[in-house]
Amino acid sequence: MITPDRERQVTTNNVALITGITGQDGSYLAELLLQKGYEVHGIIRRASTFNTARIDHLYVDPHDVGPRLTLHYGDLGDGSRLNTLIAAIRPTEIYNLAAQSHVRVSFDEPTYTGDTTGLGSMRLLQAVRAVGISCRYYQASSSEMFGGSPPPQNESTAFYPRSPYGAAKVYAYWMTRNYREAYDLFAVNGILFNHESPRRGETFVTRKITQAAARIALGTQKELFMGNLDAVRDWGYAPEYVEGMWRMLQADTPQDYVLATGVGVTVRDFLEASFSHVGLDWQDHVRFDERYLRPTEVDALVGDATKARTELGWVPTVCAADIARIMVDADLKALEHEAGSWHDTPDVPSWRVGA
Ligand code: NDP
Ligand code: GDR
Repeated sequence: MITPDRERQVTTNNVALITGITGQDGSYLAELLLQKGYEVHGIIRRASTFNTARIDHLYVDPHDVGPRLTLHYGDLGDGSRLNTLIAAIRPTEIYNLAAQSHVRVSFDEPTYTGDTTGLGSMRLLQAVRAVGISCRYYQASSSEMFGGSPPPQNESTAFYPRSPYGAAKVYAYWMTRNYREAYDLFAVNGILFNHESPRRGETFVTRKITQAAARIALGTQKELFMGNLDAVRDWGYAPEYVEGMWRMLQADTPQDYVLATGVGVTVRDFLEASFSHVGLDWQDHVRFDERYLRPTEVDALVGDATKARTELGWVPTVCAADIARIMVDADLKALEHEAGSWHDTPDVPSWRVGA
């Protein structure tokens, strides 16, 4: 069950707090930090359905000794709760990964996106300051902040957000810099270009494509409806990017870094790589639906991560075509497992039922 809030019993010198731990990046980062011996705390939202699927495998019996993962209910909308949690946990590193992270949805919910993705970051920074702890702070900034600025984009490129999400991330970026300059906080922005994995949310374009390719190959889906296939993105592999986040907080001085592969690929290219991996021609299955277009599109994002390579020694190794294959294989495996275990009783980890 979820360990109730309590006075923190310090088991290591490294205590990390991750917001957004139930998301793609949060789950990989929690794995990485546990492997490194950190005591890891994550903030999760109360929901009427289970939302811990990506981290259930990290469950450790609270009675065991050693590296430990503890979850706490909270929300970036609730500043007083953030104060209470930071005072109780006293983290040495905070990774702020929580956000309404879907660009197209941000056009439907601009106010909510601004409140969570923008103001939420400020609430967390303000909680650190109010509690008065000394810690290092990572802000999940995004290549979407560059938006309309042409590639290649690096740390000096002008911001030109093209969505409510991008604008909210620009606000959070500047608040992070302001807290660094005004209050001498070790606070950094990781400006990450798109990164994907089998744990990617199902409505982001890569996962939507790989899941459809797997379903079509298995005969459970016929068509895939898509928006703009001309968009260019710089797709990297999420496990490598969380390593970059950690490296930013181990640096001697707080600085902002771009993480990217430097290679631009169209949505059409990603379709080709995914469908051909299962012996299909994507053009036989993909149809256009304008509902997947955005009022303002970001045409091309291709990052220049020279600074992270030279100063942090961070080098991505997995390319977009590899990622397509990894994700299609994972989706095929999951669907085959699902089909084979139709009558199984679900194995619900005990921590999911805590309240
Ligand atoms: P996901 O969408 O997979 O995860 C978002 C996380 O934020 C989830 O754990 C979600 O919880 C949580 N969350 C959402 N709203 C709130 C809230 N109000 N209070 C507390 N938690 C909340 O995102 P990713 O893992 O892909 O990305 C991590 C971060 O990095 C995000 O900030 C994203 O904007 C940013 N980013 C991502 C990139 C990418 O390519 N993946 C690139 C650049 C930046 P729940 O599970 O309950 O919904
Ligand atoms: P993005 O990712 O907007 O770059 O934001 P997404 O995968 O949603 O879109 C990438 C590109 O694909 C085009 N596209 C479609 N997108 C979706 N989701 N669904 C479709 O059917 C479709 N058809 C075409 C889009 O128009 C777009 O050009 C992601 C998120 O993870 C952000 O949180 C993060 O900050 C940025 O990456 C960097």
